[in-house]
Amino acid sequence: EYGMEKPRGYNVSFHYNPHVEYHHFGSSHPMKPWRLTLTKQLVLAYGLEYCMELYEPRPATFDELAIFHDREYLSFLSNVTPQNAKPDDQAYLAFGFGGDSNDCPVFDGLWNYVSIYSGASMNAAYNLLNKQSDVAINWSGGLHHAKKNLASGFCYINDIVLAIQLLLTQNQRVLYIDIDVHHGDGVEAAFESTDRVFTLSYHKFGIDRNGYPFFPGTGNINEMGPTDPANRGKGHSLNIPIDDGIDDDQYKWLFKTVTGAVIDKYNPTAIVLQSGADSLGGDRLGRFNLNIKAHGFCVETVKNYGRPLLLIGGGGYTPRNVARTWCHETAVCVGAELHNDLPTHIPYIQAFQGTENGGGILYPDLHNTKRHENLNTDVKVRKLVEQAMENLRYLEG
Ligand code: V1P
Ligand code: CA
Ligand code: ZN
Repeated sequence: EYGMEKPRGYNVSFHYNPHVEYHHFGSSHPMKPWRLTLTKQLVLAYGLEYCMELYEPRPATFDELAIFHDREYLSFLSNVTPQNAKPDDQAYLAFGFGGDSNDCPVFDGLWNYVSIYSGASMNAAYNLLNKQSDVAINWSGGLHHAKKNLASGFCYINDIVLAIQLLLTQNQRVLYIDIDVHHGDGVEAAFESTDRVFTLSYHKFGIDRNGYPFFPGTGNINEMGPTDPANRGKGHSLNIPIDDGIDDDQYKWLFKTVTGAVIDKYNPTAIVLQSGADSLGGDRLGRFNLNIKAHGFCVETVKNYGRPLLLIGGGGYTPRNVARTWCHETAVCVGAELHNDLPTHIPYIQAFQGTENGGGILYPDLHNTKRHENLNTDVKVRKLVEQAMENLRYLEG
């Protein structure tokens, strides 16, 4: 059979374990795993499963998660239940659970949930390593705030760090790009002391009228990783702080200019793109004014560089628009164009119908939601790009 393989085309793989859908953070919590059910229904309704390979990955094991996370933290995470949790316990608070905000609640099946989404990111990374895929997708992953011994901002296990660690076994340089509306602080921190991972995050940054910083409060333009010149990680993080209400044209220009410069200068052999959908207009937690196609433009831009690409989810708190966006971006990866009228035979079609839910179409105008005035002038965006280019001069050594 050797020498008889058919010429390989462009391979996209979709890594999804449906058991992740059935977990609940609690009714008032904005993170809704069932947005993944909606996403999958749209992907199937458009027939995109015929354009890619589907995988149902097993959950990651304790030992696999311990490649990044502390074992004491994992022991706690794997044993804590809503029944045995002691919210005043030192360990409970120290590991980031509960607290005043209750960002990271303890819920039924928590360990199952985290091992499922992490297993999917690792499975996707393996597919890139053994060249089975050119693009590998895991919409259930992208939990970028988790630290090695700390749950933070709805994230318990950092599946992105684990996947990048796998990619590093065969890649000298991995580029991490993060378009979630929040700063990708956990991934940045994990690789702060190496020059083999470059982290680039676009996010809302600033203090609100009420005096609170937008979560997590880090990621200003001058934060470029360690400052010690002896540290190999120096200059290998780039943060793009953005104000409320940025529009499609500004974001697309900012993204293609800065990302293009980073790829040209750093020359990664693999790319990980966290495509958090909370940067869309009308998101429950986000502040930007992006439409679905402007968000998808980022995926398309990165894909067109032709490097092995791991595409993962992240935030996204208006589930119908999360599903629309991730379906559109799946189509971008396989090179398909989708008709705007949603197929009518899909389960949960009601979630997409009615004027307030986007009128039964795939690409509703999310500008119409206009909740956030645009505080980014074109002059400010241009200055931001200039500063980013200045920061990149570190890479020239
Ligand atoms: O702002 C905070 C708390 C307040 N403390 C001082 C910190 N938490 C945010 C967390 C946002 C996490 C985003 C995760 C991701 O980047 C990746 C999956 O998208 C927060 C917010 C908010 N509006 O920023 N928590 C909650 N809202 C929240 C609301 C209801 C119930 C539980 C948490
Ligand atoms: Ca981000
Ligand atoms: Zn987010």
